[in-house]
Amino acid sequence: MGSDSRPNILFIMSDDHAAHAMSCYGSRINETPNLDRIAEEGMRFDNCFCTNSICAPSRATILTGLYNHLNGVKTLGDGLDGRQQTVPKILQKNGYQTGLIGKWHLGHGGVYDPTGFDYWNILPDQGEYHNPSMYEMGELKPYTGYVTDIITDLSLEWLENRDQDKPFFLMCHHKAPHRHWEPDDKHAHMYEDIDIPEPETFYDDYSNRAAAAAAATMRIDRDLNALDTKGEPPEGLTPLEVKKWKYQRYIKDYLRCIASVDDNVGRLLDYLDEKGLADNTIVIYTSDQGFFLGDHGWYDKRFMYEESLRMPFIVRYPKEIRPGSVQKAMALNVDFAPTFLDYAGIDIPDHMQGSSLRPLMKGEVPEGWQTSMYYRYWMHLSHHGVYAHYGIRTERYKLIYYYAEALGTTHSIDDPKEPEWELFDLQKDPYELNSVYHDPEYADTVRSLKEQLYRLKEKVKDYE
Ligand SMILES: [Ca+2]
Repeated sequence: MGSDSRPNILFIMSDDHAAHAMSCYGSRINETPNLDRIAEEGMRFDNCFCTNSICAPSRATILTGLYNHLNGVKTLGDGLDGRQQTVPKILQKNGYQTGLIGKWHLGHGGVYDPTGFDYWNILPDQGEYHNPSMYEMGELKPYTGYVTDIITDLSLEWLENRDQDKPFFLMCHHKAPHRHWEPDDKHAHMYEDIDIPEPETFYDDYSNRAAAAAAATMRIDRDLNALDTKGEPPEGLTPLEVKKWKYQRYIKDYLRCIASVDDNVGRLLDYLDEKGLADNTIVIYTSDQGFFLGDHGWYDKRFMYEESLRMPFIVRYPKEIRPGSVQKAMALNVDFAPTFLDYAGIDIPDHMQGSSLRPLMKGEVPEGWQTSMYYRYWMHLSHHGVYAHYGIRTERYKLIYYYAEALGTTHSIDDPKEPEWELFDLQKDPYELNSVYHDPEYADTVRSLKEQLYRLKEKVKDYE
């Protein structure tokens, strides 16, 4: 161990990996033995949510500790202006060795290159699954092989060659399992002889909800294309058979990509063990948001619905976290930056909006801890036709307001729709199939939740 005994932080984040495709979260469709190791030797968070369920905005929130209306990355059309304060900059200034390897997706060149990292090597935009090029400190270089292996190789190399006298903060960001779900040769034949179970809401007809659900263009049967399913469905199938066929093609490739992520997380864990680093390293595995795995008949994310809102979040740190523990208290992606700083013994700047999760990791829930969260998706209608919306999720309820207009944001379509509300009673309706917004029995609940929503909106300083 070096002279500075503060904990190392290994932050592993994949892209679009939903919690319900991890066996430690009770997946019915796959096994993730290496990810499960983190949960078994550490803690699983069951209610970790993102504040805007889409790639770039979630990443910007994690780096800045700010909601998107304050860090400037509301949509996929916005880059992260690196002149603002970020968690790697603060850690670097305070003696941490910092690295970023893999997906960045927050812009390139000028003020959009990563800042605060001693070393960075990133994929251009979404990057390629096979033989990717990567910007190593700004210089584009070709690599041979599969992206998940390469990101792990580079991470291991960086760990091996780091300055041993300093604690490290490494962000290892996988591209997988992002669309178009291209597996490597090693996993290409997994699941070949079996059918993956369909989710409970696979045949959702979008009745009893606001118009937004039916309007979205991310349906398995209609919207997955030949590139997604690696070919056209066989001739002569009925529409129902086409839907089933496309689901199998989609979900198997998605899970094959995850199998490679799982193997590669195992390589990192083994390395920490071999080098005696496991005790003093906080290992986190998460994903930038959740994903629909055929749930509601969909792929993709964006909606405030559970499958897309929930982030997997598992963490191991033997010095403070009891093995096999589960935390039900609410955690948000805006809490990650303060958590890193807390563990590094650095004061959390006042401008950061989240709170450190460290007490929760110790198994304590501080008095007054958040029991509700604010969500907002700005990118009106583009890509998958999802209406712009904001809302509140409490432990029992979810109130969503589809304000349904672009409001001048990038990557949005200026075509306003009729605003509408939805209310779900998650206790009675965990799959969110029946909005009770117009049910007179919930009138008081609606009134109270609206008050809470606007209080929360003001608290996070979203005045628009
Ligand atoms: Ca993503």
